[in-house]
Amino acid sequence: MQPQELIYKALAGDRLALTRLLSLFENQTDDLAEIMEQIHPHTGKAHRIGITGAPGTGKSTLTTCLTSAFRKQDKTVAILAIDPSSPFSGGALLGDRIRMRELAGDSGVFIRSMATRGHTGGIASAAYQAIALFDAVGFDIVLIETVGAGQGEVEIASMAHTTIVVEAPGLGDEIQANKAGILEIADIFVINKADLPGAIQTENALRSVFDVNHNTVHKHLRDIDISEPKDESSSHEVQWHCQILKTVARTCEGIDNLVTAIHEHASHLIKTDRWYAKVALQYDRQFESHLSKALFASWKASLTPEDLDNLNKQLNCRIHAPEFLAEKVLNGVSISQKK
Ligand SMILES: Nc1nc2c(ncn2[C@@H]2O[C@H](COP(=O)(O)OP(=O)(O)O)[C@@H](O)[C@H]2O)c(=O)[nH]1
Ligand SMILES: [Mg+2]
Repeated sequence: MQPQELIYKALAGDRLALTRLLSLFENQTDDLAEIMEQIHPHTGKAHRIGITGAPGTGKSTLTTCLTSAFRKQDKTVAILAIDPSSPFSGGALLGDRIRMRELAGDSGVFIRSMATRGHTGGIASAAYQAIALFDAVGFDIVLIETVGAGQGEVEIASMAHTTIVVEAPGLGDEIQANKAGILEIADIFVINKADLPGAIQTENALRSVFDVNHNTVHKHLRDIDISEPKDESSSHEVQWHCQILKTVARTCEGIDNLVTAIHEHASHLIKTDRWYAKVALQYDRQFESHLSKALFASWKASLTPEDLDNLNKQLNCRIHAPEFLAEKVLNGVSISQKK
């Protein structure tokens, strides 16, 4: 099937066409630009919600609870799990995860997992495109589960309107989110596994880390404002005060509060005119990423095999520093070794 037909069908609600487009994104097909151009006008309606945190904190379980809660509100949900160990992947829906299996049979829910293994470079782009596609085909909610472990994951988490960072007791004294550098991107903190001893200590630890980081967190929030507050009274409105909530995802306790906080955050973004700005931040990143990749590829394609060989030699045999070589290319100096 041609991409054109796939898009047409996916927009009309065909799940198989949707799946095939997602595979094209994962393979970063040559038709990408055209496909995205056609999807783009249909985006902008879904609430994109990122769920990130250390492995084992209960993100997948929480994602399941949230999905059930949104379904009760008659909202359709797409789940993008970017987690190699995700129970959402493949046939690995584990026996005891009854709720997850229920979701898999619900036509208002679509679940896709993307493996990060062997994929590090393109994963952020593929994730961005998948989220845009879910939005375009009409899912009300897009839940993005990422393991808070590296820069790539932080980048993907920042593709959301609302970012939930999950902590759990029993993973050591340190706040995992702080260790992974994802504390700053949180709009809502969830302390999951509140049924376990140590939840209070985790909450106290989180609150103290949060206090220490308060200025940084607020600075980050200001960075994404599109307009500076004009006077004191409006400066209060643009501040979102990160909420700290406790949940027991295993039994979906505390999920109602979490759903309320998510809705409050969405209203806050809309009221302060940042709903579109948050996603628009990604346009810059995607533009830069695609243009730099394309420029590099076309520059490389313009080299003769000898030049390419020379370049590799100069890099691999430590003849020049990579920074110096890049500078040489930028200044239009030939990279061949001839004087
Ligand atoms: N005690 C307890 N265990 C939980 C809770 N939520 C999840 N778990 C368990 O924690 C383990 C990891 O959960 P999972 O959702 O896969 O975590 P993820 O790696 O962050 O996606 C599983 O065995 C879950 O059953 C909870 O609220 N309380
Ligand atoms: Mg998981």
